Amino acid sequence: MEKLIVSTAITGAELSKDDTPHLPITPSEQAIAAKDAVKAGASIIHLHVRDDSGQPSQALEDFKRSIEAIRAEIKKAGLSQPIIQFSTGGAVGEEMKKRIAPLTLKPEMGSFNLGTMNFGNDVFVNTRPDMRALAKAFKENGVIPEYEVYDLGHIDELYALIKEGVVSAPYHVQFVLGVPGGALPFKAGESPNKKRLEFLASELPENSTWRVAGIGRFERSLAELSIELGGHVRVGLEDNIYFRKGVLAESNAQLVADIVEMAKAQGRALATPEEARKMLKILRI
Ligand code: KMH
Ligand code: ZN
Repeated sequence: MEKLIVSTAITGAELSKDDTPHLPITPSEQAIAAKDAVKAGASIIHLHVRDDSGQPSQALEDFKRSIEAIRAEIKKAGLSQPIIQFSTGGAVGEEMKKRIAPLTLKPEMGSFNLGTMNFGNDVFVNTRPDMRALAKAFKENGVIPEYEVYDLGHIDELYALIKEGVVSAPYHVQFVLGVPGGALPFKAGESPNKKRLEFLASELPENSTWRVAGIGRFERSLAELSIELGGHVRVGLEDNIYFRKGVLAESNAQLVADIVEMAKAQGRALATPEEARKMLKILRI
């Protein structure tokens, strides 16, 4: 089986310190969170940034100061630089033009959301024209997309974009399961359903890589299933703030370390950032 790539979504756009005091918000908090997560075994940092007031931001300046802080902290610790994956999802309600703009900073990767959907009580808007504009920006800036799939129809949207010729291989797909409004990881009951995950993976274009991000209480059990089925994993406070039922995670690194232990127990080796770059066909930092 391929080595396991662990990604971590350290901050997100929907939570604040009121939800968990452990959420890294400032560039220096993010730098420490990223360094600790890399030390624990993460090779991708999925990055949302905040402005000075702590509000979600897609401003280039805010991305720049967070990346600089993260890169410097990791260098100081003598660790390998992780792949930094910018969010182009931003916060619910943010306009696409602002969500696309940070790609001009040419990060190694960025998230690419594949469809409009209910997102809790809100609507997360990703129209087809939005996606075409996003695809163009990814190409122009040489950024590798990670396609976010919250539901089966989003895989069909990916095929539609491929058919139009606006996106091309490599296809790295993340199944984000458990968002209220998207697909849940189970058919009935509470346990993630293996058949569901196997089916989603079987629908992808040939040679795709896939990863699972389980939202909330599904994070850990879905990660376990993904490791078993040959997928990759994302964990982090953006998706889930608990370490165990009712116990807040103290850090993103604690969630990463938990997955690394799980992989060890299943006999699945862990990819370093350099190995992850090769596997994902990322040619530059
Ligand atoms: N904040 C969510 C609305 C992404 O990063 O691309 C979307 C999100 C996905 O977080
Ligand atoms: Zn995100």
